[in-house]
Amino acid sequence: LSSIHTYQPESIAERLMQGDLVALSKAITLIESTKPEYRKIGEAILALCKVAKKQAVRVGITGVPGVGKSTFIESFGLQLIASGHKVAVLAIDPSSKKSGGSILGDKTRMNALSIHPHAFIRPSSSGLTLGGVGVSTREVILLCEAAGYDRVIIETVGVGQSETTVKEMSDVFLLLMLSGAGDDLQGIKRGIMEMSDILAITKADGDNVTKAKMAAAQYKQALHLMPAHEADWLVPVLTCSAYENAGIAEIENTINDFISTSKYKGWFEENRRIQNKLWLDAAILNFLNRQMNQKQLKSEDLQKVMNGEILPHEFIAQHLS
Ligand SMILES: Nc1nc2c(ncn2[C@@H]2O[C@H](COP(=O)(O)OP(=O)(O)O)[C@@H](O)[C@H]2O)c(=O)[nH]1
Ligand SMILES: [Mg+2]
Repeated sequence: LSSIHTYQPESIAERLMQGDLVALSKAITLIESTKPEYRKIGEAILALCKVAKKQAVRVGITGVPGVGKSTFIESFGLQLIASGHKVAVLAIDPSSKKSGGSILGDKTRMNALSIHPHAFIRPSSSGLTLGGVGVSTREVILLCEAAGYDRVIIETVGVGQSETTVKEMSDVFLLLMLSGAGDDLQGIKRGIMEMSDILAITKADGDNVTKAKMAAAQYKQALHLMPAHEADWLVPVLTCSAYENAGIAEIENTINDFISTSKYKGWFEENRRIQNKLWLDAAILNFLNRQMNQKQLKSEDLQKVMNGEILPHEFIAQHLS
């Protein structure tokens, strides 16, 4: 980031809403900044972008590492573009603190998509210092929408709490799974299946096609035991191959069907309302975290909390009142 005086929220917002990629990237960097003075400019830009009144379909995608998420998103993203959409891909990766960002490796799997003029790919690097995952991701989604991206894909590695975080920002949640990994649900927690709107078995190509079909049938069975979906939607289990570009258009159609059903049943709006409340909860938590981070987290009192000498509520009373 250059000197703070070079950032004019009005001019950045205006260019962003015209689809200017430089302005969009700049706005994202500002809103993800850990420096309050920069983040404030980012927030001012976001507020100005409300007039764009654009909304995307937000597609959350999860699955264990190696299931083929990045390769799938390359193929799926190009499919969406072929249907006339503009696609933004955001990646939430709690491990990127250690690995230095696996999205860099992922970008090589998204060759055609990453250079396509109708696509925008961005890892989420924010929030790591606060120990949170994707602290500014919702804000980034809105910025992408204002810039004219009408399909926002939010990818998460299937690790830790990140899929819950992504589910809470998505209109539709897609779980990618492997075939032939036994009936232990591949370490995929039952809860993740429960919160998915669509399941897809990946790598259904070559020798794997039959296995993938069998796995799909098994998962369909397993889904019968899950609680009913909020939108009275029967969660479908599809198969696809990103290599052969097979089943990708079906997934796009199924997502569109789900969105129509979800809107018709009133779940789409209700879900967004619930998500906005969760957004406020997260924003309050982040706000308080930042206050703490700046002022007290290095204080001796923190050590005392860690040593069990001061209780958390005593710490708060001393530092946040
Ligand atoms: N046979 C086959 N392999 C695939 C397919 N998609 C991805 N792979 C391979 O699976 C591995 C993991 O893919 P990647 O997209 O990086 O998975 P991610 O970790 O979930 O993002 C890579 O070696 C890919 O080449 C597919 O459609 N068919
Ligand atoms: Mg990946």
